[in-house]
Amino acid sequence: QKNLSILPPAQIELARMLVEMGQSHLFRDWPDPGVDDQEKLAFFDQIKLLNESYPGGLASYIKTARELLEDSRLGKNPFDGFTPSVPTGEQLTFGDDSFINFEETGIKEARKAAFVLVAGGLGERLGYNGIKLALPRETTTGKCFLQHYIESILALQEASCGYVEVQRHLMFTSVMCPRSSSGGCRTEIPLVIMTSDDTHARTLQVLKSNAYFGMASTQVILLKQEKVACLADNDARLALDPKNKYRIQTKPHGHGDVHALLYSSGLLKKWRDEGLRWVLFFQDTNGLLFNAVPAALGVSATKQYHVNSLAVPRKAKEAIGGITKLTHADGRTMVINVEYNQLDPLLRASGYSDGDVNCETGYSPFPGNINQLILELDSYIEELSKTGGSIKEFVNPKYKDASKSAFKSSTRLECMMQDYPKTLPPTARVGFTVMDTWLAYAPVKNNPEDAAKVPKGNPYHSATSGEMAVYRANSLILKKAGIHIDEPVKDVFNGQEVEVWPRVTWLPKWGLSFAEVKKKVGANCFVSQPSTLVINGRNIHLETLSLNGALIISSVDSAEVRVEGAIQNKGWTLEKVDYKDASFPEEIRIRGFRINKVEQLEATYDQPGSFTLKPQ
Ligand code: GDU
Repeated sequence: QKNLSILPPAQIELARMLVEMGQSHLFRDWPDPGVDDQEKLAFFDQIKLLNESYPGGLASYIKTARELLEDSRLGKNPFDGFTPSVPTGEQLTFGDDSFINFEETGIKEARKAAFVLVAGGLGERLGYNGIKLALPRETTTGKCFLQHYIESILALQEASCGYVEVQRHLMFTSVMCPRSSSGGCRTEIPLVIMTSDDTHARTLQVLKSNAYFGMASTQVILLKQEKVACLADNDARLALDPKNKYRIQTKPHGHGDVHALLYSSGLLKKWRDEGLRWVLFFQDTNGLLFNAVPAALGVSATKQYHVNSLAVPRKAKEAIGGITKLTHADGRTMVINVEYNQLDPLLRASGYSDGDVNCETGYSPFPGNINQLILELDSYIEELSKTGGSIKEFVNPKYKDASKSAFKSSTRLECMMQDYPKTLPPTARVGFTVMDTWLAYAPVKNNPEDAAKVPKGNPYHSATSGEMAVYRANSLILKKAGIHIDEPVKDVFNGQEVEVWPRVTWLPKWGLSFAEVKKKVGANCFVSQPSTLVINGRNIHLETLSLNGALIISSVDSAEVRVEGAIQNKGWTLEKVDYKDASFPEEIRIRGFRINKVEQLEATYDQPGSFTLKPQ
C-alpha cells in the first residue's frame, strides 16, 4: 500500500491484480517509499511485460497454473477417459508417381505459403554454445542450417511462380519472372523466425552479416518470444529471483508460443489479404526437411487438410512424439501428438502392457511427429480468433518428496506448437503424412556423449548423424534417379557408428524436387564411395560423369553446363576429431571429423552460355 504512491496509474492496476491473485509475498520485503524506488519501477516494467506477452495476461497465467499444479499434485492423467489407437494417414513412397504428383502440386501451392521457423531454443542437450541455426548443415560446403533453409525457400519461390520455366525458355536472353517487369522473381514467400532472448541478437547478426543469404531483408520477420514467470509452489506463487527481490524469475514457455505471437503480430490477416493459403512450421536443425516440404504441401492441398503433420516411422522410445488417435469415452476423437515421455505411460494405462515398444515392422506402430506442421490459413485464423493463439499448456514440477507439497526448484507452464489441434472442433480436417526417415528427418539435438549412449538401432540425432544423413539422402536420391552410387562404408565418429556415403551436396535450386533431379542426371553416371560432389548451380546436367575424387562445380543461372567423362583425383577425406580435443572449433568437435581437402577439380561458369565439362 505504502509503495503505491510511487507508481503510475497503470502500474497500480497491475499491483492490485497481483494482490488479488494471491501474490502479496512479492512486496513483503519492500522498504518504504524513497528506498529502491527505481528498482521498484523496474519490477513493474517486468510485470507489465509478463502481463502483455501472455494471452489473457498474468492473472490468466496464475489461474491456469493453479489448476494444472493441482492436477499434477493429484496425479491426474491428462489423457483421462481417452483410449489411444494407431491413426491412419497418408503414407508416401519417395519417387513413385503419387509422390511426384504431390511434389508438383506442392511446388505450385508454395507461392501461397508462408514459412515459420521456431528457433527460440538454445539446444542445451547439444552442448553447443552458439545458435543452432548457425551450425553447418554439412561441412563439405560449410553452409549453415539457416542458409540452407533460406535457399530452399527461395528455390521454392522461383519454381512456384514459374520463374524457372520462363528462364529455361528465355535462356541467354533475359531472366524474368512472369509477375515482374524488371527481371528476377517478384513472388516473395515470407519467412518468420521465432527467436527468444537467448537467440534473437545472434540470429539477427547471422542474417545481417550474410546479407540475409540472398533473401530480401523485408521478407524475413523476426518475432521474439518472451519467457514466462516461474512458480514457487502449488499455489502458483510467482518465484522471485534469489539474487534480486525486485525481479521475477523467468523460464522459456516452449515453442507453442509461436501461435500467439503470429496472431498478435497481425501477420496472419495480412497474409490472408495477400492471398496466402498455407503456413508451414519447422524447427531449427533438420537438414532433410525441404526434401519433404513440396510433397507434404501437395498432400495438404489435395486432401484439403486444415492441419497436416509430417511424420516418420518412429523407433520405440525415440525422443519424438507419437501421432496418436485418442478416442474419448464420450465419443470425441482427435489425432494428436503424444509427447515421447507420455506415450509409454498412456499405453500402459490403456491395456498395452509393454508400453512404448516396436511392433513386427521393427518400429513403433505410432508414427513419429517431426514437428513440421502445415496449417491452412483461413481455418487457422478462425481458430486463433477464438483462442488468441493460446495453446493447451502443461506443467512439470520436480517435487521435493512424495508428499508433493514443495518443489526442488521453481517450475513454469509450458506449451508445444503441435498441441494446436487440441482445441479444434471435430469437423476440422486433421491429417498427417508419413515419409521415410532417410528422406525427411535428421535433427541435431544430442551431444556426442549422449548420442553414443543411444540404444543400438535408434537414431543418434547428433551433429555426426545429421551431416551423414544429408550425404545419405542425396546419394539415395541420385541413385533413385539412375546414377550408380557406390555402397556406403561404416565408420565410427565420436563413438557413433554411421554409414558414410559419397559426400554429395547441391544447391536447393538444382534439385528442389525429384522430377527436377531426374531431368538433370543421365543414366550412365557413377560416383564412388570416397568421392565428393558439390553442385553449385541451377542448370548443371550430369550426363556421363564418372567420379572418383572431388568435383566442385559452380555456375550462374544463365549458364547451362553438361558434365561428361571421368574425373579422378585424390579428393577430400574425412579425418577423425575427438570431441574432447579443444584445439578444434566446437562445431567440428561435435561431429567427430573434419574434411581434409586434398585434391579436387573445381569448375566455375560465371558467364551465360552453353558449356561442357569434359576432363580428359
Ligand atoms: N523452441 C523454441 N522455443 C522454446 C523451445 C524450443 O522456439 O521455448 C524451438 C527450438 O529452437 C527448436 C524447436 O522449438 O527449433 C523444438 O525444440 P526441441 O528441439 O528442444 O524439441 P524436442 O526435441 O523437445 O521435441 C520436439 C517435439 C517432438 C518432436 C521433436 C522432433 O516436441 O514431438 O516432434 O521436436 O524434432
